[in-house]
Amino acid sequence: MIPLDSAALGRRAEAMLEELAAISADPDRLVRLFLTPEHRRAGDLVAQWMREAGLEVSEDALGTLRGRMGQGPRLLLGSHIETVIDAGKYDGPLGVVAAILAVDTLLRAGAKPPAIELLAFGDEEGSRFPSTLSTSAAVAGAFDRKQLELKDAAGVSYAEALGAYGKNPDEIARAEIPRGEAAAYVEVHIEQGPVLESKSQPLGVVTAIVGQTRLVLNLTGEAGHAGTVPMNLRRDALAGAAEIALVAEKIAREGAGLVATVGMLEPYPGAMNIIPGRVRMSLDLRAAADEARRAAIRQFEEQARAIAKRRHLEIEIELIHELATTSCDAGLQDRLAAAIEATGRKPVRLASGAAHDGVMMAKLCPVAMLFVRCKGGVSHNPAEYASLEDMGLAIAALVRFIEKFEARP
Ligand code: HGY
Ligand code: MN
Ligand code: MN
Repeated sequence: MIPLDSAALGRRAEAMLEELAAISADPDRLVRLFLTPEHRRAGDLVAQWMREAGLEVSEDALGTLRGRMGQGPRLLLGSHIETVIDAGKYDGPLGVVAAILAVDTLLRAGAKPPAIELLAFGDEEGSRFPSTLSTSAAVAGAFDRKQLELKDAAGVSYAEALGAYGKNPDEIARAEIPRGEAAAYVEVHIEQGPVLESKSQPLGVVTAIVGQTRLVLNLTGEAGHAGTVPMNLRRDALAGAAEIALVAEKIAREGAGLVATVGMLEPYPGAMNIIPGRVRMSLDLRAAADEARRAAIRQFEEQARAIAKRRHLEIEIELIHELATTSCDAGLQDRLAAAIEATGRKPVRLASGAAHDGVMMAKLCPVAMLFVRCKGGVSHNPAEYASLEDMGLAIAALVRFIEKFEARP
């Protein structure tokens, strides 16, 4: 095993994350959306880091950076470099930076790592288009071409954005890694939850990535004058949406292991003196058990339709995407746990409530995730924080994992 200075690795990671975090569409908050000029600048910086670490760099038709070393069956490492709106600087980029620093550290020490491909994905969050995990889906050979018609908030389609990014949708199929060449996919990511902190442990091994369902609801009532329409004559779409949002919360609170979030709610026309005639709202519902999630969605839809009927609102419910719960490979979990122990820490096994590119990569090969403690479990929030020490330990554990890894198909 090569000598490691995890504190130095933590400092290098923090400096790289700071540099990436400065690449944002907005000076006051971190926003770096898929196929935007900021994605381009971040991709160029990551490509430079990959080259400096000794990797051969290419970019696929969806803008995913690919850093290769060695031939044949290989270990896949990576995460995403696009962010949510008003993001923290660790969610996604930490996984890419950790993998780059692990490879750099091994090569500088003269080690002979197995064949590796490092991937920096661009559409994990689904913050621009109502898709998610589309770039890792392409690597896994599961890209759904219908996504090319999806439009962003400005009405730009996924295909148009790809063209503006200099990409050709006809080449998406070439992003796929042949099945026999993907030995495993391992991702380092902040936990985005409170478990590791509650156990006073810096690192965890993910057992499964919970499944999720995302819906968009369109409610239509009747716009009207806020001052003249009596309450009993209103068809207020926002009041209906509010009642539906509380039903989602009630179903999740009363269910076992369910979480439900209405994160997007857009009243139209959104003026103070107009009764909202239309509302577009989202539902994100997750559970470790797929059947529990599906039952909760059925219950939610039934109650949402009943509320709309009682309020004389029209309602459309659209399934945006659904991900089944994904198990992490048991053998890889054990090897990650051993790598964490090699850093002198006790590995914690835990499920991931957040989705990750590993869900798509599991269609290609066995997957595993190494979680890093984050302060207060806060994420999707600029207050997101992982300590330099914990990040250094994560990179050290990844190095120990790679040292013992044999890339078999
Ligand atoms: O929403 C999620 O689960 C992930 O952070 N994109
Ligand atoms: Mn993430
Ligand atoms: Mn995220």
